[in-house]
Amino acid sequence: MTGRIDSRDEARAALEGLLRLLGEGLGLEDGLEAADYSVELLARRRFTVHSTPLRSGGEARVVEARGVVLAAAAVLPASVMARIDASTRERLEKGTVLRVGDAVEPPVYLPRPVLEPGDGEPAGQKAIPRFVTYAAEGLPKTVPSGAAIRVYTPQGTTMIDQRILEETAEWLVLDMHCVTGWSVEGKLWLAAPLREALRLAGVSVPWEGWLLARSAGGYASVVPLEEALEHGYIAVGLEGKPLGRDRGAPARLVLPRLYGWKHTKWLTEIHLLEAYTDGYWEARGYHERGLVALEERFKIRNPELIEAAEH
Ligand SMILES: Nc1nc2c(c(=O)[nH]1)N[C@H]1C(S)=C(S)[C@@H](COP(=O)(O)O)O[C@H]1N2
Ligand SMILES: [Mo]
Repeated sequence: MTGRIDSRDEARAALEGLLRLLGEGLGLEDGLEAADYSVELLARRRFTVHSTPLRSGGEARVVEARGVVLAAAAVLPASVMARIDASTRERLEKGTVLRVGDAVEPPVYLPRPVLEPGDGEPAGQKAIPRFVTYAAEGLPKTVPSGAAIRVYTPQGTTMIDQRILEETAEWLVLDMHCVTGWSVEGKLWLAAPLREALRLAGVSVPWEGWLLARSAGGYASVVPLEEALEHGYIAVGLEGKPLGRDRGAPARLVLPRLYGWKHTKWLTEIHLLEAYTDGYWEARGYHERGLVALEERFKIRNPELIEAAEH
């Protein structure tokens, strides 16, 4: 394929197809009408998110790159979801469209080498000097002076407190890569390895499963447990100081190998789960694991499929 592709028409068609499919299953054509079509460019303009709020509530999104639709997702209110019939549900589960609240399939991991520190900027990322502050749930008005993270496991509930974090934390150089394309690399974090913090809290950690992290305000992210235990931290300090309010005080996750949306700030709950469940961005079409080195930005497909489609 050569020349420029203006993929807006294809993406719009995919968005309409998604709405039609949902409409058929719901007998609700009007309610699913696109109310306000918009386009957002991500990751140095390599990905385009086409989205529209729905009259029924919720939102439909299609993510595309150079004319290839990577993912389509509808985020619908539970009351609307409950009305989807079995045959539409089956078509949705086949893989182009995601349901709210769970993954289409167990994620497929591609066997490719993973970036090591010092490998340089990952694909699609640009280094910037300062953090961009995100707070999907809104910034907290006040922050407690010490961390108190409740840990829920199949065996019961326990707590990771400030004392445990201070006992296990070390100053480490860690990177953060936001899926929108910016990276803040080489900052010095005071970070407690998750595995150690859980051990001191008395958790006998299973190896398989998922870690769901929640913030005080209700944000959530989900991470494969193995990744969290091998490469995950709870951070309480940055560049020689305690963590600031905007950075997630008193404690946040840092998972240097995974995109930034996994790094839940204002961390108050950790759930160790056997089965996968979506967090905030995963429910909006973002990847179950989110490994930067493999550009696991969105569910369903990976960027190498774009290249495949171009040949
Ligand atoms: N509680 C909470 N944590 C969050 C987010 C959020 O909206 N709420 N945004 C995430 C995203 S998308 C990124 S890239 C990083 C950004 O971290 P920063 O705000 O410290 O730059 O925080 C992550 N943690
Ligand atoms: Mo992000």
